[in-house]
Amino acid sequence: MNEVSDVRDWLRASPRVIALTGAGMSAESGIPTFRGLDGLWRNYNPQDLATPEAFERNPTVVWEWYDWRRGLIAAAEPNPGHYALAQLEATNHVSIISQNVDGLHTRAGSTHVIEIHGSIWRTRCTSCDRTQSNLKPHLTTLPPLCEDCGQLLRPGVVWFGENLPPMAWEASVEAVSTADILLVIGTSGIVYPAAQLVPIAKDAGAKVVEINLEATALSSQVDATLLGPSGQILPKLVQ
Ligand code: BV8
Ligand code: ZN
Repeated sequence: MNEVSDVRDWLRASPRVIALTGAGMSAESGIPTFRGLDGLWRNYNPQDLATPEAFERNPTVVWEWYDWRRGLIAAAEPNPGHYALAQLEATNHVSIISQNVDGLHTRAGSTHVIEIHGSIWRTRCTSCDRTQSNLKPHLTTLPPLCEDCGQLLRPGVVWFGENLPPMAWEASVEAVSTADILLVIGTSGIVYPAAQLVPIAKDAGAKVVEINLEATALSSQVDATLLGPSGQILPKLVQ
């Protein structure tokens, strides 16, 4: 396991930094992770709720879950890890590819964030495709209906079994293919194709650093592992 100082030196020598972040990035902001013990809601498994089938079967329950999360996220603040990545932009070219839908990187001041799984703050009409940003913590009626055509709105996120937004995926592959260093932060590396970005970065010659509380499915592929909470490690890297 490498020391923070090694990675700090790598960062100083690596102008182009890409961060791939997962739910662990927002854990210290009080937002439950997908697979952690606190990842459950009313005993549902997130993986069962974040699917088109669940929405088809019971849009109201799926919307109640998203509305609960919107309330949680609206009350949450970016943590020192989010702010450290935003601060890193002062010295490095930083792009963040986030699997998270909470928007905390943008709230912390990061200016180049690719939300490959969409955003909980966006809704999309299931019929006329109208997409809207809606920052109200809670929606007035569940399930919400489209102001234009009256049909059902869905959360503007990517569900399991759905393709990632092509532009976001292309931009992510491009970013990791030209990175000097890829920081993989707070992700279990289980979800694809996001996890594929690690081997793509390695094949393109990037140094890969994992920041996590524990080893993950990606650990065998990385050049350095910094074990600990990202909200504590990232500020040390950026000092
Ligand atoms: C796709 C948005 C092509 C929604 C999310 C069978 C049928 C169909 C598909 C599949 C299949 N088998 C596999 C697949 C592919 C599937 C997949 O990967 N499944 C997994 C479960 C095996 N992927 C897809 O379906 C993707 N699309 O493949 O399209 C296609 C099309 C049709 C058919 C086949 C293929 C779409 C995936 C996107 C799903 N949407 N989110 C929402 O948020 O509601 S993914 C969801 O999981 C979140 O975005 C989350 O970010 C993401 C990944 O999880 P993690 O971020 O890694 O979070 P996790 O809880 O797992 O881990 C937290 C980590 O943090 C841990 O390691 C922990 O140790 C660490 N940690 C905790 N605290 C801290 C910390 N680290 C540092 N500091 C801390 N303080
Ligand atoms: Zn509509």
